[in-house]
Amino acid sequence: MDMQPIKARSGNHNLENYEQTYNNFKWDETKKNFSWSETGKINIAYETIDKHAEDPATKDKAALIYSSPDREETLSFDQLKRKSNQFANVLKKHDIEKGDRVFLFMHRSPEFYAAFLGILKTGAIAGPLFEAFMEQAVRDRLEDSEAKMLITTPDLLERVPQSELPNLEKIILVGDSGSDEYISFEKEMEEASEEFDLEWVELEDGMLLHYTSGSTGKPKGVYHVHNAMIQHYQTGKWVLDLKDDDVYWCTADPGWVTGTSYGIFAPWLNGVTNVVRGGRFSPDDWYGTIAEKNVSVWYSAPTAFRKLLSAGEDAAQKHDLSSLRHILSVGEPLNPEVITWGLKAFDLRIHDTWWMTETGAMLICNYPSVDMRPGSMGKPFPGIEAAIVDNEGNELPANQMGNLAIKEGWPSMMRAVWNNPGKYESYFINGWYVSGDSAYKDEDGYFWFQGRLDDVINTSGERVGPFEVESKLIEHEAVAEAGVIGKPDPERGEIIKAFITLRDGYSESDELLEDIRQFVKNGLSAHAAPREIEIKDTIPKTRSGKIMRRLLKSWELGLPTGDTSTLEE
Ligand code: 6R9
Repeated sequence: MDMQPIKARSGNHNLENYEQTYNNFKWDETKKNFSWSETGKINIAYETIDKHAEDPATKDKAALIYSSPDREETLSFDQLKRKSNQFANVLKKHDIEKGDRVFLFMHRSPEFYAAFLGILKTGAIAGPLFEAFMEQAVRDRLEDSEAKMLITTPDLLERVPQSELPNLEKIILVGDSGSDEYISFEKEMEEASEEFDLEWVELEDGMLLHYTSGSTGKPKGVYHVHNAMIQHYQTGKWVLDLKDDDVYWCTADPGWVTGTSYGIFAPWLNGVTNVVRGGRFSPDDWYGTIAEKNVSVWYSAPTAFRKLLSAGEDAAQKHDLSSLRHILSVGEPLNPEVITWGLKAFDLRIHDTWWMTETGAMLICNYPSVDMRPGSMGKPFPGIEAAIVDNEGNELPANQMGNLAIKEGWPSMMRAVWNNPGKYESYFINGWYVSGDSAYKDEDGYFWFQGRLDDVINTSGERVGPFEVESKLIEHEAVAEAGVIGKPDPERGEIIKAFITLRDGYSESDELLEDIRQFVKNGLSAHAAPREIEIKDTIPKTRSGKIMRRLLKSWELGLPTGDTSTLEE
């Protein structure tokens, strides 16, 4: 679908002149907004919450508006400061020290945000996990990070294999009276002081671990440091276009990097009111949230927009959506037809943004003041040098497809892959961070996403590593071998399709296939469970034994199979 560019609306945008700013901007200018540029002492939680709590003008401003089908709660910056202080005191009482890994495995709630910020205040490293994770996914992450403490809820506790996690010293339960075995969040909070001497850290000290999937191996721990705040703040200002009186809503769960960088840091570093909606997605619920909370800036994902689109215009017309002034998207390619729908449904452009868990913050974006080419991810953020490079790291000319790469050295870049320096090094070629995405750049500097270069699957905006799913599949008693691919799907972007061979004594039946599906769902998570499973006589492998997912995909899509010279006899 080819569409005409969509003109920028004139208005009062935080970033008025993209080109001029891009040509002159230095990250050092952003640093001046933070007190640590003079004292040298920093903590991202201080800049996020305490700073606004100490300012009489913003002390009582709503920081968090939490709403879910069964709970409504608003916390001011001052209240959130006190609650996170209390939780930091609880952690200190239980021997948490700077650098320790403290994980959160719970649904979104005010307690989650207080606990998350409390962890950062002690200088410990926070590890948020999706509530949808099942036992193995939880174990892999707590094991790899050697987490010392976990904060969870009674209903999720059964998915935490405590006996297999020797480093996990303590568990704090939210919503439970506690016992000898577990610490009660509520009891400890009641006793804890609202004053806390914050741990001042270095810019390069760690604050966050997000696990994400690659094409091989277990999920890797992407390690971020306090310095990332520089970019969270500035992209919040220029891309989210946040202003003092905005009500901002990021729909992402904090188990995903979007839910921390843009569900916690960017809005609060900018002192803006942040809406968190708990519970499940439904069009009525989402439109209702915008209308009831007067959301003005909304950051979501193509998979959600596509669901709203298919719910039809009636669903939208029931609600007053006139508070909206700016909409953004991330996670997958934003289809031009979704942009067309957005223009009709909201009379607003939906602005695509591109970045990754590893990059920590937005890198290539559409800006309110810049003309948009539907289908393009936009242009690099000021301070970011993006290019298309070949496999040796040489820049390619305009309109040529290649590796989407970023010149090393931006503030929010991951600083390590936990326990895996080799993996970290493997991202870089010739001074470029190579993303694993393929793209091209047109002659006017707009970037166009083409696809993943590895086998990573993007289903409803979530990265799923085929290896993880394959490993789980072959744990099933009936499965001998498995190969997993992403299959294009109009609503979800891709769905997971598994090809399997059966062990002797098993034969194909609908019950068996459903049982295998449930097995992955219960072992890993719902989003990792294959929607389609096909039984084969053999799974194609290279002579070195690697599953040829590329070949499976070609078969599935009816495409030419290309070079099969390495195929096993
Ligand atoms: C923030 C986030 C990263 C991968 C990335 C790419 C895909 C993200 C996109 C996009 C097309 C966009 N992706 N944004 N593809 N257009 N605007 O999504 O992080 O979960 O690590 O995923 O997602 O393939 O490499 P993460």
